Amino acid sequence: MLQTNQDRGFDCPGCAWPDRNPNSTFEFCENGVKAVAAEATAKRLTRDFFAAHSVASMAAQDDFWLEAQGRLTEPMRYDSASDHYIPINWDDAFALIAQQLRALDSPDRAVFYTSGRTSNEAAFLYQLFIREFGTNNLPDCSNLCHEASGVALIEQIGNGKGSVTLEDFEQAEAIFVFGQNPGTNHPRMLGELRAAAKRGCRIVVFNPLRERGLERFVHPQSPADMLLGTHTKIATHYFQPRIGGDLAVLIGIAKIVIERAALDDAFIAQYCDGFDAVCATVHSADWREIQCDSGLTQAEIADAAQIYIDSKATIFCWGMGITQHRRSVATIQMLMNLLLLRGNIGKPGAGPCPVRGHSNVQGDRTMGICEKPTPTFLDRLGTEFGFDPPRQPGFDVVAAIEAMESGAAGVFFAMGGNFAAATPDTSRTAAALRRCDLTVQVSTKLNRSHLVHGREALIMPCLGRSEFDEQAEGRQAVTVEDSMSMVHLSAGIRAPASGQLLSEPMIVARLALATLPTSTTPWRDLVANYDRIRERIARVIPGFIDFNARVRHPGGFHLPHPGRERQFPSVSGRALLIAHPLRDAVTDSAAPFRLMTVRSHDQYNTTVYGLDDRYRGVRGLRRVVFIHRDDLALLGFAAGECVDLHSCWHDGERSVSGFTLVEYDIPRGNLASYFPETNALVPLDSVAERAGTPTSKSIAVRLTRSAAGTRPS
Ligand SMILES: Nc1nc2c(c(=O)[nH]1)N[C@H]1C(S)=C(S)[C@@H](COP(=O)(O)OP(=O)(O)OC[C@H]3O[C@@H](n4cnc5c(=O)[nH]c(N)nc54)[C@H](O)[C@@H]3O)O[C@H]1N2
Ligand SMILES: Nc1nc2c(c(=O)[nH]1)N[C@H]1C(S)=C(S)[C@@H](COP(=O)(O)OP(=O)(O)OC[C@H]3O[C@@H](n4cnc5c(=O)[nH]c(N)nc54)[C@H](O)[C@@H]3O)O[C@H]1N2
Ligand SMILES: [Mo]
Repeated sequence: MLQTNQDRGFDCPGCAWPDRNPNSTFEFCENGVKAVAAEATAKRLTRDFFAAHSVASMAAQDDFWLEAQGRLTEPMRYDSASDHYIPINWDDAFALIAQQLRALDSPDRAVFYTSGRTSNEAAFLYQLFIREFGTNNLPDCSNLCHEASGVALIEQIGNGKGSVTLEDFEQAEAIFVFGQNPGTNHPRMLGELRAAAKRGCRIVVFNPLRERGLERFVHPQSPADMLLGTHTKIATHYFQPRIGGDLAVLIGIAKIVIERAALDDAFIAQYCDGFDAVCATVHSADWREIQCDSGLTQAEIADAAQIYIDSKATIFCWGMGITQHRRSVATIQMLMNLLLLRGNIGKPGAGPCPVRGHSNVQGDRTMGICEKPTPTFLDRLGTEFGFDPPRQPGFDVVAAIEAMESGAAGVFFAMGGNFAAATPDTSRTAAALRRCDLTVQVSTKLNRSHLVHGREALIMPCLGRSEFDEQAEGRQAVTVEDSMSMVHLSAGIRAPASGQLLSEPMIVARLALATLPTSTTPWRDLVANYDRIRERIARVIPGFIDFNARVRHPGGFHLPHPGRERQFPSVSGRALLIAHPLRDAVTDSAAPFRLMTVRSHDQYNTTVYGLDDRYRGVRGLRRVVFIHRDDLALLGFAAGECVDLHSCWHDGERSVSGFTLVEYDIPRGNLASYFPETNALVPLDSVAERAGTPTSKSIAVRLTRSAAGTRPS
């Protein structure tokens, strides 16, 4: 662990929160330790294991069991005659994929997914290979995650990333946290919030659930905290809006800011367009509707507004509680409007801070993993590598599932992740994957996506981030970009889990050599020494000039964010305030309850480490649903009883069964449960407008008593 997030160590494969000081004692958190330990497990999955377990028998196990089997050690091919995975050598595996890809009548019939652990070097080569092959079908985990943040911010400020750095956290007078659970998902962020709270910064939380980690925090690196059991109060103000109520909250705050003339008039005049339209829309919003939609009283919203007005520098942070709704783009644009109204960008201690999930999800996007690349990016890529990249936008995650379902796509290739479990509408997605001619998973651990496969299927085991990466010219390091646009090196420190593992860049290179015999890209040469990949990145991607030298400075380097200089390269060249009405013409599905699907403390996305959710007081089970006591009473249920959940959608109901009711401090009419057990409830076409993100935090459901009965307590 001493080597994680250190100058000569590897980047923590947990979350994308930045590292404080690369020269200080090492930074770790409980959940980072779990992520590293999961990769470093001594357990190995060999050919004997696959010989002993048919795919059908593995499919009957839960995700916890699959994960617990250990690291994958050699390439495997699905054998339909025996329903077992059997060994295949690497050459034959690449030849099989190449033959299938080349047999397609159009490159657009292949889909290439990326999860967010993939390094910059691997991601850059991967997208290059895919575009040389001839498609932009590059769905990624961002499509399920922060897509809406990018869509919203690019339109408004010309850049889809957050503008703040850790130094801004030291200078903010107020930090607002919307729809995020950092105690579990970004534990190192709590260190920043704790320091801010200690110096008197206001920390204002909006979350339907009372998340313990946001209320108080015992710092694992503070001897006083640890020895005396003391804690720091984190949130100075905790508001519990209804699920999906944030747009109303923000409109309410904006209304008060405008009415009290607490605007940065000079900033608005010099930098912004769209002020009048936003004023008019905000003005027309009615307080009764704002209170009804937000679930907060006018007085509560006024309290929050006053804190915002009193603060000379404010940061807004947000996570999945904001992005996974139908109106997430509108909500994020309202967040940004509110920041712009008081000039809270491009000054110390202020700005937007979308808190990314996977450790390199932001870097993968920077490297061109995107189904809708800009023409400028494609021009530069084509010039550097001497080819004509495809211009037609590709499939995002939901469109990719629809394409596999209809037969429009027949080859599915995944660079990491667990597509079958992370995506919505589990049974529809499974049927879509099963229709494919070939599914390929580049993975470190066994997961659901190996068991929900196409007619032919391959498992390609790869190096994890903590392992040595030996190539022709010596040991290699990769680079990653964190949530605050810091780019730094990451080098493994341990022997690989098996001698047969390939690095992700090598897998891409060999795939390209097998598939594209006429490619003029020097694939072998590029992977012999990753400095050569970085030289190419420096020539194609803005901000990476002198990449190899700068990334070797301690702590790496910061990618420029024009918003920090108050430059807004939007279409108009100015920052855009964009009006969104409180309510729109769409009628959302009527159902008694709105369900959000969240992470427990003991999981990393689809990887389940354990069955406890310590901060929420749940032990030993994951099929739970959190509910308000009055809703329990109204339904005539008791805590501990089992229910089935049915989501209500225009094409019919989807159901999951056997969920134990847990009484919780959550608004009435709202429910919470864990992902991925509840993904079956999310309809494929229930997505965020303009972003396409599945509405995993806003599922219309009803409950019925389960045949499973009561769980003994
Ligand atoms: N240990 C660990 N770390 C992780 C991950 C992990 O699974 N485990 N996953 C990584 C990834 S990929 C990501 S994207 C991040 C996710 O990190 P988070 O964004 O924290 O993700 P969730 O657990 O989905 O929690 C969402 C929070 O939003 C709240 N919420 C839900 N709906 C609403 C709403 O309508 N309004 C408001 N205001 N709040 C709402 C929920 O109560 C919950 O507290 O974490 C990353 N880090
Ligand atoms: N209902 C609901 N659904 C959701 C969400 C939600 O909140 N609710 N959240 C969404 C979000 S924010 C995200 S980001 C997605 C996550 O979706 P994914 O990124 O697709 O899923 P993960 O569970 O993170 O992927 C885990 C697998 O990655 C592989 N792996 C781990 N490390 C490496 C590596 O270094 N290289 C390679 N090649 N493979 C590796 C392992 O085999 C492991 O089993 O899920 C989304 N789905
Ligand atoms: Mo994510």
